[in-house]
Amino acid sequence: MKKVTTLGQFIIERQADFPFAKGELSRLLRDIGIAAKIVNREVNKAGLVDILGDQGTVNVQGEHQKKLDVFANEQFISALSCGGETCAIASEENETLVHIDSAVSKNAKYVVCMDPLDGSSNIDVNVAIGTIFSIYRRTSFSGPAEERDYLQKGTEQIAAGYVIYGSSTMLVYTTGKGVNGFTLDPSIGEFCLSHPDMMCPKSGTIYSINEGNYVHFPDGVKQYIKYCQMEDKHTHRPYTSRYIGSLVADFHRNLLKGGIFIYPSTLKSPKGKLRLLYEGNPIAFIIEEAGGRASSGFKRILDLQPKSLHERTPLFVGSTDMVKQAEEFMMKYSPVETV
Ligand code: AHM
Ligand code: MG
Repeated sequence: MKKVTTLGQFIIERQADFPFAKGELSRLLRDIGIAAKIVNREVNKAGLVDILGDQGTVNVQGEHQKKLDVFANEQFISALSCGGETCAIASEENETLVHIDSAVSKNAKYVVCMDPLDGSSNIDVNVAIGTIFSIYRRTSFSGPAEERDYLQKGTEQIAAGYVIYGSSTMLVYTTGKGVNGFTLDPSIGEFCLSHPDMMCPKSGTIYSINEGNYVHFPDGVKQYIKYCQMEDKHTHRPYTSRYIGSLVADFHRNLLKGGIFIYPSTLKSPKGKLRLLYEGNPIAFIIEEAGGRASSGFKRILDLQPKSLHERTPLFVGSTDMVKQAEEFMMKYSPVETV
């Protein structure tokens, strides 16, 4: 029988890579894994909402029903609060930083940025959605976390990952020593190592972008899309277009198969739609660790200096050669940066 490595075992084994580690990061990652399993359980019964009761109603067990994104947010905050390794959480669901005030947590070493349930338009229609997280070591020494603790460049991330709730549920993460993926085995309730040392192909044939926004795209993106659609046997064009509308799902597919995901600036949203702290940065950290590339179209995502908690960034991410090519189109046809 093949040896199965659970997420818990893997985290403990990898702790040895950090000789001075006291286990805090390991416990934090474990807490994220536990919250992910609870969220997964709810996501899997999302279609039962008519039977169990809609948001705001009381279900047959007498429990109040919540929107899934609100539920996911509460689960992750609760798991991280109980764990005691996080002093604050920056979440897409909360306008301001959530301080964890318990005696232990307020002096904890780590700050977590997260999008607890990404792909909101796909929540009610049985299409893959995800959770994205990013972990920083605080730069202030103790007491309540400060702005400078979460407004760090992506290069300072200690760990980042995502959970994809799809045809199976997977947790993928990096601590800066490669990327590893774990698939949830529902029969034993454990994430098991299924995708060790994930690498993104250097090039691919998939492009992912919401082409409905075409008229609002910068010329560089319009020209790149035309390039993707042109016939050329040598470069295997035309490429295939694949767009789910859940960043985690689109990114995960392209990471495995090779491809590019673009959410550019548009006329309506000059900084794009996606958020730097809990979407752009963690995804960029993962793709770089997997040998790929992430940029704003002009600059490396991980080098951007965040200025506010919910700030946005254009995102070009995926196979290195494809992202570089798209950047060349931006330089040539849209040389004025928006970020
Ligand atoms: P959300 O955080 O509200 O779910 O928005 C982010 C999502 C991403 O998962 C996805 O890539 C993008 O929005 C899709 O946007 P659009 O519907 O404009 O294509
Ligand atoms: Mg999101």
